[in-house]
Amino acid sequence: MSVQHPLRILDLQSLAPRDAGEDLLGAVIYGAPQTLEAAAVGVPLRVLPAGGRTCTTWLSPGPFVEGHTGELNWRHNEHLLFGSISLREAGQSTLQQVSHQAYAAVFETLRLTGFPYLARCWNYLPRINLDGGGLERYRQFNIGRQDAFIAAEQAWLAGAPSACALGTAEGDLVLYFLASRVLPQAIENPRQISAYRYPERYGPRSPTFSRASLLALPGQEVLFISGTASIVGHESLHRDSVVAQTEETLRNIAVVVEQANLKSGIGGFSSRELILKVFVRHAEDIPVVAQVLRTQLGPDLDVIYLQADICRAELLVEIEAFGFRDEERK
Ligand code: 3EB
Repeated sequence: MSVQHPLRILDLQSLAPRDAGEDLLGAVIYGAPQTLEAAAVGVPLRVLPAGGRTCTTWLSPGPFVEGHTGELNWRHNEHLLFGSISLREAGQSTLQQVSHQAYAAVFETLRLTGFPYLARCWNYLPRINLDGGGLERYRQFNIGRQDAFIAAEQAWLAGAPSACALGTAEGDLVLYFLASRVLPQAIENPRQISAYRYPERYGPRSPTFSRASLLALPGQEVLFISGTASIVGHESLHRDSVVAQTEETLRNIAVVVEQANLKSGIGGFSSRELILKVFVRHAEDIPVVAQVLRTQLGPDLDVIYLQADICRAELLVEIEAFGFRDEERK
């Protein structure tokens, strides 16, 4: 199978060897343990409502070059690089150190392969909300991540990649990412303070991500919307209502889409045409969250639900989204 588009995302129920065909840039298996025999990274989050696995594939035309930088596996074609690394905290190593180490491997990979720009990062942290020696583990992660960005002279304020950070019950720190040869445009949300400017009450170091990134590929633009939650300004809103949190999250996404259309050369991104991953803290909230999504975005939504911990204890839902626009549809 050959694709015309520089980049597509497709969720499959399983990843048969024949699917690892000529267009497979990278694969992520949600609902699986991290260590897999296949050339895919596993993310141990429960797929809702039924369990099992969903395999998110990033498809892009070959030929590919592949290799590894220590424990980081990567594959790239002319325009895009997909990489992944799973690291375990062991012995004396803290989550902060492991996070730094993972990002150092990312930046070393970018240097070696000639991909200067991180476009999108996916972070999965074991026990994200637990205390890690006087500091919440998510906050430890933020220190290690920011230190690694600064050490590698990567944009850690304006121009940071889009990202998400979610909590698994146990296992490794799992990080996967897409990198590009051209500079992605970073997009912020005027309803929210930039995360890299969050005040100190959210931790000694701010998170390093932009609200979205817009990547121009030949004949196509791809919009990567970061994990988005019920945050306005820098405050979490509606702490007791998953319905209100979902509605607030969709308002944030709508504004990010609007901002993307202002920067896009093609335009026409629409909230109703996004591909979504929805992370809920409590599996039993799925029906009400799904009802809000149907009401606001229509019944034909492309959405996968996963159970995950979210980086602020009061947040009940977080949504990440991807948009694709072709030049000929202009
Ligand atoms: C927020 O808006 C919610 O640390 O990489 C969303 C996306 C969140 C990415 C990250 C965190 C991250 O602050 C949490």
